[in-house]
Amino acid sequence: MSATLYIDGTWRAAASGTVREIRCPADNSVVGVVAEADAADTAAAIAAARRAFDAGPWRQTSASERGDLLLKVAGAIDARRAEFVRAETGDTGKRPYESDIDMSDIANCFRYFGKLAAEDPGRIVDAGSPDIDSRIVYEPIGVCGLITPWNYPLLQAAWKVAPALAAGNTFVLKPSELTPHTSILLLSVLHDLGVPPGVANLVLGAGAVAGAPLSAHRDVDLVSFTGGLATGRVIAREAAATVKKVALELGGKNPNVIFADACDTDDRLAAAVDNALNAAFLHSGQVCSAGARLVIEESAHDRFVDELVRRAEQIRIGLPDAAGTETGPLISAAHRDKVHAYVEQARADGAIIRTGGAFATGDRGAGNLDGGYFYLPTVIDGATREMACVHDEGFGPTVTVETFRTEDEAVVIANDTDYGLAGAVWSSDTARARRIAARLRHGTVWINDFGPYLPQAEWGGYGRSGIGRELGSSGLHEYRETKHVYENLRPGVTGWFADAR
Ligand code: TXE
Repeated sequence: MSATLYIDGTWRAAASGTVREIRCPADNSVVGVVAEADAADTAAAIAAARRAFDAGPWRQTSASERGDLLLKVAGAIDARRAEFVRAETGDTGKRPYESDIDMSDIANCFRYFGKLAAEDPGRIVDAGSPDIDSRIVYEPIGVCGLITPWNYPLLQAAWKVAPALAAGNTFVLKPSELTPHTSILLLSVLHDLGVPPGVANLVLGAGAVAGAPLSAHRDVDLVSFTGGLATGRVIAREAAATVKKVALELGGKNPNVIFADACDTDDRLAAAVDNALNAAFLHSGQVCSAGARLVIEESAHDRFVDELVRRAEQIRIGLPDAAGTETGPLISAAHRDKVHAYVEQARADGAIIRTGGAFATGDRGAGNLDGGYFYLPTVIDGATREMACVHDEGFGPTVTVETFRTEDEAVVIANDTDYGLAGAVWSSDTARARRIAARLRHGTVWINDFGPYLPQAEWGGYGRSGIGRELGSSGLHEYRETKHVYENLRPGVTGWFADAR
């Protein structure tokens, strides 16, 4: 099937006829063949979105109608859950169990924005006179270019598509060229629900070719991007020419700060290590908020890291459908090589690779890994702030270990990053945990936990982790313009200029 671009309400092949094979990174098997768009296809999608915004029936819909639509999208994803799970697992190699959790989160995201759509319609402003009616109203921004990555393909798309539609925009979605299938399914859901032509458009293909016009084109009013820092810079630069609104989520280098009093009993040690393990190795570390930087009080270092290494070595890496698999592959051979180069650099800089540091191959109890791109959970001990490994986003199953002696030192280390997406502090001393949390310069801070997020809570980063927020009421506001309507109920002569008649 190559008619997989969705433009102006119809499924199309690429104008050039080009296609791309999509392969599962767990075994390199072909899971689909999709259209490969170029700039001409993206221009057609932008034109359709523009027309639908400027002249289509979509602008006449009420916020509550759009909210109802989003609730139906959530229902449809639930109803077609098995299909969505199969598609996400095929593209990413993650376990169906994990894809299923993602689908629950995605349906909840649509539900959240569905309910939010008609709330907060604006406000009355006191203009200081009974003769003036002054109101703040919210309006859609227009055409939104939505560019998403491969680690949580549909989740990242949902965080953008749901608020964009809730606010009344039209959009062109460009998912990662590696993981298009769940975006195709989402557009088929919107099509089946009768979304008017041009409101929702999908282009598939390479970022620099099919994605680039979304930042540069004058008919796109907002570009929202989740991906790497380098690409984020390109997008912001391209968008500057037309001064369009830009929202960026560019990953992180997230500290997990552990005080000795968080692991001074067997139970506390087990909880803190277990959470540190999840923080670093969930989805093989391909998580923007991964706890890839362990910052531990020196006195607890040895027993904590010994236990972390022991647990890391037990993680069962495997094929998505094999019984017992706990984590899967990296997204591609190129990405696996990049992760390995990152680890080799750490080694060359003098860090100690306590475990891992190599490709995972052969049969480790959950299928043969030789056809895919697997990497061993890797603990990089003895890291210091001078090393690249504590600053660069590895985006693989790696965790660096640094130590501190005082609270101040813990805070300085945890904030010593250009990013600022997320961080955690573990302590059984509540006052201390809150003190540290208040000083962390990160968009999300967990206390005695790592990883949870809520659709009703804002998500995004300080520093180079990006611009703007997704989720929460701010996540909807990203997709709105704010208009002040000032109405004079008793217009009359102002008398400012003399009337010489
Ligand atoms: O991402 P890219 P890549 C980080 C992670 C990873 C690094 C590079 O550190 O190692 O980024 O990954 C589209 N105009 N994250 O190269 O290039 C591209 O097609 C418009 C963090 O895979 O950022 C895809 O749809 N679009 C992260 C999307 O951008 C362009 C998740 C993301 O790809 C484009 C993934 C261009 N010029 C990687 N170039 C997170 N924040 O969660 C590429 N794209």
